[in-house]
Amino acid sequence: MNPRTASAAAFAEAKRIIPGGVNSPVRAFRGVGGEPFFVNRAEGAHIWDIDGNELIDYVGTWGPAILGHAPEVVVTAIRETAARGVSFGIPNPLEIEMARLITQWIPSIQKVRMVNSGTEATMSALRLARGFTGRNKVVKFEGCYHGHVDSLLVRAGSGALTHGEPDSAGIPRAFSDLTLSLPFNDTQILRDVFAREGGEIAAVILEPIPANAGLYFPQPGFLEELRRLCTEHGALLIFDEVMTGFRVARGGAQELYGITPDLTALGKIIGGGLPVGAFGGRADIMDRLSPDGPVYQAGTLSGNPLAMAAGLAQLKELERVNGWKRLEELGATLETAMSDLLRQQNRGMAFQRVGSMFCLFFTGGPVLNLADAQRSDREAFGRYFHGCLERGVYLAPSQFETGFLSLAHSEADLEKTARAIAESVNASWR
Ligand code: KE4
Repeated sequence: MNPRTASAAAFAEAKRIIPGGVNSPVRAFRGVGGEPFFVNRAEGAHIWDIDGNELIDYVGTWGPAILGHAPEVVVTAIRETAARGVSFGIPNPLEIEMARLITQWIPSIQKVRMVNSGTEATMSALRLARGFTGRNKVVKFEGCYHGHVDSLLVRAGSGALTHGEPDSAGIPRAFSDLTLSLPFNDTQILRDVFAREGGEIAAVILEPIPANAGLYFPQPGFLEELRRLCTEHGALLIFDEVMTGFRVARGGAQELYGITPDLTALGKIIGGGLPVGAFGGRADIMDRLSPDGPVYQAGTLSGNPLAMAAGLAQLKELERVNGWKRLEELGATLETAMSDLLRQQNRGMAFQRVGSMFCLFFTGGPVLNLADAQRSDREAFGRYFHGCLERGVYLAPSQFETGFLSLAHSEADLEKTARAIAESVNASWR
């Protein structure tokens, strides 16, 4: 690896004029130590930093780059669409095409509205649920992250967890008092809360596959019980599929687990790398949105043609090549290599994967919830992260994140990655 002198200088300059030197906290490497590198360009599964180092990328801009970076179909769509106007603030046919694709691929979504980030999607879905039910309380799960929504930055995951601020400053007590944060996979606590205050709960929001405290999975029966309780008490079930939507299956986690939520939040992949989010669900709920209904929600750039064209190009390509099959093959190859490694290591480690999403925990498994994940040895994880980085493999810079494979990753990439991980794991344990 070349010394990262240019990145160091860039970071020093960035810190002078950008808080923490980053436009999103998790990029600051606080979860792993050291300083972030600055990227020069990205193509396929690889990125090059401004010091000329080439890396195999498993962050994939935190999920959107499911085809790999700068896929030709997306770049062409952006180029051709931009030539006809970047944003109009006027309805355009691409919005209908995107809405049609989303409502066809995810049948629980009868109507959908575009926004500009995952945060906007979950925030809007929450407001809509409160407006529809006339109730105020919301249930979330510890470690789940739904963007930086005031009501949901309570025991949150991702960067909030990495930086030890699961409950952010600046949020009025009145907001967080209306949010109940429960342990994931605990059906008894769920039943008790609903028995006690089910009539006051507007919605339960969750990542059906939590991926912001590392990656773990709903245990058999948990999602079914959650669906039953919401229906019984008139609370809305909101699936935050910003990360899992169109990644774990064409119809997302709700297709994988056969659960029908009332509302779904989407983001990341549907923008092809451009800023896009969406929320949708039952028509009788969505029709409560302005201008037809009393729940206000709006956005200057919502449904802009550039983001619609990029997202449509990416999603159509994913379907054309049946990308989910290939992503599963790549994920299985990586998992086989990791299972062999962990058997040799015989240490407290757990590799957890679904499709193209994976996480190596530095604690014994299975990891079923935030409490399990927090037992991870974060110092060891940091040494492992930097060991991989120095061997040309860029993983998410936090134990409390998830790695992503893309259609651009090759078997050769995976072989190099498995070797880098094995060497780094060996060097990371003290
Ligand atoms: P954005 O507002 O960042 O587009 O989406 C928020 C969000 C909502 N829901 C889920 C399940 C999410 O994973 C996210 C954002 N994910 C993080 C990565 N774990 C974004 C990375 C960052 O914050 O820089």
